[in-house]
Amino acid sequence: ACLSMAAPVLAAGMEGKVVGFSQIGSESGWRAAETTLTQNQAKERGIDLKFADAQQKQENQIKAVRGFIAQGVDAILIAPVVATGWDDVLAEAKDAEIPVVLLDRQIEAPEDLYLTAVTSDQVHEGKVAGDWLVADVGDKACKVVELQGTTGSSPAINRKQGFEEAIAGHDNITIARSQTGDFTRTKGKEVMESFIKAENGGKDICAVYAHNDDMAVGAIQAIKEAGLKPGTDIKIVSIDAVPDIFLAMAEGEANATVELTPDMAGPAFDVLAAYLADGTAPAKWIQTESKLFTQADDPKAVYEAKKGLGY
Ligand code: GYE
Repeated sequence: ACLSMAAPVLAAGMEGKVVGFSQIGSESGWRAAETTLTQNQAKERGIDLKFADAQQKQENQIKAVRGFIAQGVDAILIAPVVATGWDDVLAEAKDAEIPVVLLDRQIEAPEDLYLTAVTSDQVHEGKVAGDWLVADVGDKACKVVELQGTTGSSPAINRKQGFEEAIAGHDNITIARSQTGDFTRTKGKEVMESFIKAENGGKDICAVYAHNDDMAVGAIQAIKEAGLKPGTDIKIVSIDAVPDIFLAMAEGEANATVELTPDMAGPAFDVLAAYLADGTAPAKWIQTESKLFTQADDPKAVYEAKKGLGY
């Protein structure tokens, strides 16, 4: 008898498929890593990835998705900049029988308009950040300033909510000021400068809660320029776990971050492979992990380990 040799298998059945990816932009280090990892995943799986950068504008995303539909792609990935306003274009994709997978942000739309969403639990992330602060502050009075993500985006809405849930009932902790920094370093710094001016040169601020690490890095810069010590005079807690925040932690200039994987495309391509093969429908939400890191976690080593993983 003749034993047949198994052909080498490419990572899970997407070879030759055409996938359109409407990315938000490149506002943060985390976002840039997500783009890199999506491109790497596509290459490894033999996928022809059509990439469109929306420069933070939903109207550009809607145009890109309509373009993908017109081209007759096999599937579409969307990282939706804001949570609302997607119903029409998603209905168009559905009519064309093109499955849509949402990456890293949730939307407010009927669930049958998309295949699934690969995201973290963003309320939980805010809760983890808030719980860390509650434990760190103890009974002391603490005025927090909050740097919100992009207005109307699901992470901005949910990370705010989770943090507020964590500090509820701890009357010594109050959010004194809260404003959007649009998930960027530049705006994070700018807004922090205005917070410092408004709060006695920063002396009245006990902690910064930033909805992502990039805004935290901007805030750290502003605090240093104001002659105060970030991480000591003003505690810093944020979300993403990008390499640069671990450098800041290693310097004692940041205190805690909640990790978010930039590999949202891997799970998305896995479920698309099954769906395109035989119609297997995934769960409506594929939840990625959230893990707290503090200065106790050897930040220098984490920095070294993360560099190169898409960052
Ligand atoms: O945390 C932030 C970004 O949508 C969850 O978007 C994502 C967020 C991420 O630019 O850095």
